[in-house]
Amino acid sequence: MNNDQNLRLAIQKSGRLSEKCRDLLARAGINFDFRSDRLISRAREQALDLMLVRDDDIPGFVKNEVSQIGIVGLNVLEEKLGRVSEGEGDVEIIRRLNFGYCRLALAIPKTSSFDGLMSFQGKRIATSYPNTLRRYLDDNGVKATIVEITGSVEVAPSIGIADAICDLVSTGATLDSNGLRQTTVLLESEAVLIRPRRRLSDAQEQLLEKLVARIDGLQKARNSKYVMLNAPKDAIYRISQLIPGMEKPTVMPLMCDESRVAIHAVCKEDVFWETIEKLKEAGASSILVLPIEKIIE
Ligand code: PRT
Ligand code: ZN
Repeated sequence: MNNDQNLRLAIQKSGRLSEKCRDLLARAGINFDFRSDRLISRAREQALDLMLVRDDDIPGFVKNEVSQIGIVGLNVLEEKLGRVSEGEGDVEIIRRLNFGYCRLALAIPKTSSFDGLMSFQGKRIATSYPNTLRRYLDDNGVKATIVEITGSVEVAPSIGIADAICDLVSTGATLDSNGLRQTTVLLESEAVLIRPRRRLSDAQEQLLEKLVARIDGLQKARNSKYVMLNAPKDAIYRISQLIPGMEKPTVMPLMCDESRVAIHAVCKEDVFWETIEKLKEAGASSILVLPIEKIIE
């Protein structure tokens, strides 16, 4: 197979997104022999090459087509290439991937008072996201000094080099343990699959389409469940109303039981204990809730 025709996908080599990226690819049926000493690995059955790199390099690689597609946090993407999610620039987001959730937020010492964004006027804000922060402050007419630091941003106020910080927050535990509290959120982020706007070669486009269809199949299945239960015939309507996101259930007779039927259905949402308790109250029995691996429509 000609190497130049292979579709190249850049993912983070080692960090918070690496394992989830590899897991997504494995579930999409794309298998690699990962070797940490190699920059590029070839997929076993597809014309797909994987580049393992630092996340900060991924937006530029896709923009310059060092790799044709990449998976990266929206926070890194927009810091490097501007407002891509609003259609700016040469790179576009193909899919949001529902992992790597975090938010880029402003935070201040718990002891400082906060009265809206203008509280940052004339202040020093430490961040590793100077471009995103600058855009946000300019858009909102706030004049502040940005102190760019690459790591341990959360200690900046306590060592006296900034009055506030702008950093990624997930659980909030890091802010809390450094005596800080979140104020304004600049960006809600998650991992995204990106590509250049320009058309790729036919072979690359076809492979990308296949990959995206597989990811869609996995995403649809993510919260869906397959529910099987037995119910009194006269409760079919009530029960189908109780199951969330249920579409066109299959209703089947039960052997040696004229009064009850079996109901099977795909639910497009998770089925919580409260729902199961209501189903029982409505007369359902032998309730099975099964995970779904893939949904192809
Ligand atoms: O080496 P390389 O450059 O590839 O990796 P990196 O060290 O730059 O990035 P890495 O692996 O730390 O994060 C990769 C991506 O994961 C980020 O760009 C985000 O898109 C996403 N992500 C999700 C996070 C977090 N959650 C997160 N909580 N990235 C960083 N954090 C840090 C945050 O900076 C802060 O220090 O975790 C701390 C806050 O967490 P909480 O839970 O205490 O709030
Ligand atoms: Zn990085």
